[in-house]
Amino acid sequence: MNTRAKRLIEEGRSFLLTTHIDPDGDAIGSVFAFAMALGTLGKEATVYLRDRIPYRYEFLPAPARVVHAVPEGKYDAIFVLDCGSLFRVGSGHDRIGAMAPIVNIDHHDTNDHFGTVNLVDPGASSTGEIIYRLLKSLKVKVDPDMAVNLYTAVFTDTGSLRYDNTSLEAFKICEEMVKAGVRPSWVAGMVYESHPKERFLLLGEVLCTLATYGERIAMARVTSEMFERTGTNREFSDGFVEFIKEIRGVEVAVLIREIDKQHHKISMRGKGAVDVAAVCNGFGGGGHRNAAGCRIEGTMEEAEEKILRALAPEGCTKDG
Ligand SMILES: [Mn+2]
Repeated sequence: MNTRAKRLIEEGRSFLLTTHIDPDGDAIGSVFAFAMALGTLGKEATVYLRDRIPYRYEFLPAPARVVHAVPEGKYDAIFVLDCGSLFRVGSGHDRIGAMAPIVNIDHHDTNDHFGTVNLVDPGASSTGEIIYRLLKSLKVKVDPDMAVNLYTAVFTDTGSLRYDNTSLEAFKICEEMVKAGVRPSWVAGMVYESHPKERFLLLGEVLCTLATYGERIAMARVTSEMFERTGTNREFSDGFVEFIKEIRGVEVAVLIREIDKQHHKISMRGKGAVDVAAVCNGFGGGGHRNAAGCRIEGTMEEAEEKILRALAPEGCTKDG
């Protein structure tokens, strides 16, 4: 384990922890478990999340101090978790970058090593896995609350232990977390079987836009009007892109979400044949080989066109 990161923790007293906007299970689970662990070491840990906690992760045990505005205060180090680039923290990332030494803890292939110290391992299944190793090297005893957070981090980032990043190490961590008190069926129920009905009204509308191209690219849209009609917001569409990836023969699944008429958020998932992180990187985004994202300026139609051109430079037609 990185000795500089360890020394910063051992010598410091007060830390700020943060992660990316639109946080997922790995982001929240990792940051919460790490904050709790620092607490057991007698350190002060404040968690800054730009966004509210998505409804499906509200069950996660939270550390004492979670704030949604960049806090004033002096910190001995800032830990930025699960972010490929510092801007992924959202508003306030520039202020955070100037506050104290930054420890960048991440597993994205496209990480740009923005930290003063970089604990980056693209071979790790999740940021939760790197936090787990860090806790081991700090001799932290993982209590049941930390265990639920770490389990959820690893479990969700591996697509319920199904994706390519599902390593032996991922299983071993899950095993250890179960030994520490996690009930897998309870976590799965909270994350995957506790959705408000509105999510499915939204899914219905999104699936009506589903199209495939050359039977290997699947694409669907989600617009602001759909959110309005169904009384939902962007967190309700989380995971839709994974559904359309399930189509037989599809190599790349794309969900385009309207931010406003001129800006669109792209979520891309692959099954191994295409490096979607490289594609998204071409638009200023990033991620992993099989799961990545980016933003595109332009209308919905323009965004679709740009993506199709990037995914199929030789051209492709919409299947009937
Ligand atoms: Mn992650």
